[in-house]
Amino acid sequence: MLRTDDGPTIKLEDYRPTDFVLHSVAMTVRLFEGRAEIDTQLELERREGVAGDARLVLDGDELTLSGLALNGTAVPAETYTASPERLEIASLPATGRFTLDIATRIVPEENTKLMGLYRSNGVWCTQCEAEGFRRITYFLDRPDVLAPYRVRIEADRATAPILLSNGNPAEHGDLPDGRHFAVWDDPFNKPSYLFALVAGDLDSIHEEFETASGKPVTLGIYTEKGRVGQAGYAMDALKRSMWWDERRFGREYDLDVFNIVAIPDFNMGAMENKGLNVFNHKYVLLDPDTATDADYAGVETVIAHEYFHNWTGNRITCRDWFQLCLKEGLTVYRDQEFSADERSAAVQRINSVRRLKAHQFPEDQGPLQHPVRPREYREINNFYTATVYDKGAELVRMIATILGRDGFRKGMDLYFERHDGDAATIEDFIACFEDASGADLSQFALWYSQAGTPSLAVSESWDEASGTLTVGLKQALELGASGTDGDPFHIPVRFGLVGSNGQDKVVTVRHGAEVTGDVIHLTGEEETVIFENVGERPYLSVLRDFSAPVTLHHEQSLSDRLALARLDPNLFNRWRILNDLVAEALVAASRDPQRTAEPPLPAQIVEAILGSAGDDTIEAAYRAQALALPSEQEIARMLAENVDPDAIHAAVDAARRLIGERGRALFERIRAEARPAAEFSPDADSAGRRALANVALGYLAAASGDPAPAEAQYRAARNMTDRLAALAVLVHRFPGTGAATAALADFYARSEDDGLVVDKWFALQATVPDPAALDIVAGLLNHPKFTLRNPNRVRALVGTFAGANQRAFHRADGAGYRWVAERIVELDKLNPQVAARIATTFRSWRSFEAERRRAAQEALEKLSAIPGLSNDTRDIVGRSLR
Ligand code: 0A1
Ligand code: ZN
Repeated sequence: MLRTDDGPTIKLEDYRPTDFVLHSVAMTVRLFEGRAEIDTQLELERREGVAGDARLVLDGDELTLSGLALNGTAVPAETYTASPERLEIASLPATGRFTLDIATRIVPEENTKLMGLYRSNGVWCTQCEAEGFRRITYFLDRPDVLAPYRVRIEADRATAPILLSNGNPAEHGDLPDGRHFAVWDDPFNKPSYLFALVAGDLDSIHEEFETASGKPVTLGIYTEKGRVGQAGYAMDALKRSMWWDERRFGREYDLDVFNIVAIPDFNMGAMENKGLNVFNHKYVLLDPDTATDADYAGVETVIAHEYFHNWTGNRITCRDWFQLCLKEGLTVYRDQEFSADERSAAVQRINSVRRLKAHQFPEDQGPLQHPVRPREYREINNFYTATVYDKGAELVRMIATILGRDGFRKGMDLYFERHDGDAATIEDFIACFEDASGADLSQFALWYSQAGTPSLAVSESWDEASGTLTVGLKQALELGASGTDGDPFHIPVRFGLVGSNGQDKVVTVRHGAEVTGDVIHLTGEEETVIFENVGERPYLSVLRDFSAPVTLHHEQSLSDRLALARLDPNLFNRWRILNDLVAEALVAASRDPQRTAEPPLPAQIVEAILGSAGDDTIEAAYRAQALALPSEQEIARMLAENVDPDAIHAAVDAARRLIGERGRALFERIRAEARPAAEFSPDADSAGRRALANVALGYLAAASGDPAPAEAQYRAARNMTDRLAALAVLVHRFPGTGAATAALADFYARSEDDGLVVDKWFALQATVPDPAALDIVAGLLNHPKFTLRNPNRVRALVGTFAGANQRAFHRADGAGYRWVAERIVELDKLNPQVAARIATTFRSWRSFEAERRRAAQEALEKLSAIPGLSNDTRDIVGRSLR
């Protein structure tokens, strides 16, 4: 049954604690084919000061009540009301603790939303964040209600030999009729969104980990039968994460066991349930033959992210869902720092910034804009966004930049000490940094409440006679739809004055904006900084490491920018400056497609790219990044209006051919030097070399128009990275040719029914950069392997098409919009959360040229008129049209 009405708007300002305090939870979950019986005992107490006649109101979602007792006696019918969404009980004790026994009956097999208790390929599993627990039992289902849980699971031993829940194992044993039970005890107070239960026939691997203080922990990873051989890298990443959190943040693990379960059907990436993380198996299962280097990096990040939540999220949780960034922004920051330490810091930062610009910037600059801490929502599932996660992480990074590494660590230590066991707020978090450092972060806090991407304009003037550099900084925020007053932010601008020898100069700061170390603190709308005794004129490098999430306009000569792209000791900025030059040229070329006589990229820029790519003294992963052109979506975002995706594609493709031609010799050399090692290793160095060689392959194919090298690489490839890169060149550059078709068929045949490989096969075809790709995806809907019931499969075909195939989704005739909208309607009936996520791909529709804009609006309006649309999808569509 779908909720057909518009849900109410929940507001931050309406927060108040519950009338009843929860002391403990004891559950018995009996699993049978076709049904689950859940008996829950809550120990409750009226909160001090609450009226003696106040009723207890518990949340439900599609529930049926089958029993209710107060202190062991059945509750009379006239003192409660139960509906699928709500259980309301009157006449409860005015003082003292009491117990409520609540029995519910559910059908996990019918749960296609994958929220609450459901079955994934026969395995019983749960997903409770944000509001899934109320689909299992009636409950005070909100993050500020914390309690210890004791959970008893009963199931058929043959179907479900493995029975898992949160905390430590307490008891297990046999029951009549081939059934058995296990009891789990979680002594740590936790909110219901961290509840988890798994039951099924699973394979597992186990390892021992000793924490810094000598406590032994048994680590377990559970997978579907026959796949545990692919879990070794995840186990390794888990141990490295545990070790890193001890050293970097002083955080040790706290239970006797830490379990991870990998399942095929999951709405998101993974979930940090206390002691029992449940993962989309895409972020656990890997081997060289089925996974790319990017997949390895993804597994490492997600394993670390969920593990790090044990402290930032679980031990300290959120008071309410408005504070989601308290756990998510902070945990993303922590996983980014982990990856930076494990791999190359500069390359990691480039990746994070690319991701921020690809997902968060368009969100912040369109109708789905919201502050990092929103003030209201209609559907909380729609706020697991790039703004909350990735911009949230940028805000934590800025605090670290402002306070310095030691100051930041002191603030974190205080946060852990002061709030362990709490459901906290952003104000609590910020106060810890202020109290630990003495800094005033009140202006900084605006970043949490004020939406939108501010612009930062930087100008410079040089006085040769006195050797003085005057830098002007000016910020502005376009007034947007939500929560934007245009007040100035505290923007930390990391900088350096680079000499012609490629080293930072040591200079004197005369006056102007506050400068600490290598950070200018821009706090007013407009400020100046004067540097004296500079000597020879320096190259000004600003916003190093992307020290604030802003759009930068630096008035700087081409020759200075080219010099920095070569010399800047800050490797991130070297990349950023080059990338900006390329992006600006491609924006100009896309705006004016008639200008065909001129090359899409000036020769000096092409030389700069090839210079970076050919510099053997720099790591290969960085060189690959220097060669990677901005995405077509990024060009569209920069254009901001009248976007014509075909013109963008033409400009980018012309640039690719040009670089391919000019760099032919270099690319041949790179490929020749990249002889694969005898044994595959997923380490960052080896991955970087593969990335560089594969970018080279792409350029050579673009320049020559010859599929033969890609065909040869496809046949010879001994790992998924090289195989998929070659296949992508064939399918995207030579679609429909014999070479592409044969390789695609071979790839499918080799997938051997591994769903994750099949997903790659779908996704690759969904991203053929041609309006005709719509016919391909439409045809693939009827493929026997396509199903709307597996989120990974839906995302591979429909999500990738809408999110990553700009030319076909945004087809001028509107057919792409109509096709995706139809899929959203179908999917919405099964899984509203995933449907709503796909609907967000419409978000930039207003920036396209008139014909497309009209077609997108029509598709959205038609969608919004569909009766019975879920709250999730209605919310996204409604806001997109706003
Ligand atoms: N807290 C998880 C994200 C998550 C949120 C909602 C979910 O519901 C399906 C699942 C996962 C994380 O940050 O990893
Ligand atoms: Zn998270």
